[in-house]
Amino acid sequence: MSTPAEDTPELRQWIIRQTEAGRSPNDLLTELAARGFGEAKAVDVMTAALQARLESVRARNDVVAAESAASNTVPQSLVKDWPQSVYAFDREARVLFTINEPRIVLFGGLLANSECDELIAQTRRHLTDSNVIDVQGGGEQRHGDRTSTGTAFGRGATPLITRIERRIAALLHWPMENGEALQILRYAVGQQYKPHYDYVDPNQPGAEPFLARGGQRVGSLVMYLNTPKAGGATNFPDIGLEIAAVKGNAVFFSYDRPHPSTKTLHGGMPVRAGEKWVATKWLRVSRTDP
Ligand code: PD2
Ligand code: ZN
Repeated sequence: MSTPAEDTPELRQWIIRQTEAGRSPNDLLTELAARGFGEAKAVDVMTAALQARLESVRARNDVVAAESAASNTVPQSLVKDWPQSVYAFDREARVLFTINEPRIVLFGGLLANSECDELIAQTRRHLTDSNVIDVQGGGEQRHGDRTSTGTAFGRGATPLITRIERRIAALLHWPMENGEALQILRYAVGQQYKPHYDYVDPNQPGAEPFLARGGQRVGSLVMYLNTPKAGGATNFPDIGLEIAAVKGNAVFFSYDRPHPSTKTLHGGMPVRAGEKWVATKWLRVSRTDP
């Protein structure tokens, strides 16, 4: 090129088209150099073009997630025709298995190893005994069925949590605002969460204050932050399913009514060796407290 190298909208479009067509960054940098760009300028132009493209893809994904959320009655993974993977906001997760009744999907690699490690590191110093919802009196209480320790992070508590929450919203086509605080749990050897339903029985006297803040729970995502040495599977006794806890994987299940007929009875089986860490996101019908 004889004219001076210039960063123009047309050039950025060209960089995006070439990248989407599969050309490598090195190849494009070589071509930009041939067009008269110095090395640093070429890297700047490429970075700016690709960053802008990424932002617009993310914004579009958010719109698609919000639009489909508006037409769903429960969160759902739009896993149709058995794809090997799904794209959620900023990450591709593998689809390891799906079950229709109850609706269960196991995702592989939903969280990166570094994200799991960071969540554990952020939590380790803040562990307190886990509670269950007190269906008699409202509020929460200790219960022998749930012997883990843990903590909760409100929505948007850290940049990492915001990123994971946006990923979950895109994955399950459900608004971020309908998600409860992220619960991080640690189970030591022998600790467990005996089989239970995640929804609240609306006929119990203490259900009302819970339901007043966002309505019923309609879906759960349990993300495994480490791989226990032994034990700690998530089980669904009604259907004889046991899912091994594997770092980065996540099990999703939904329930369209607060009733055992959903077959979503599930538990965290006792850890036999090592420890087990999970992050749980419960999803409500409506917007709930951050
Ligand atoms: O830790 C688990 O595997 C587990 C099992 C059942 C977590 C939950 N339920 C939960 O947090 O609701
Ligand atoms: Zn549960």
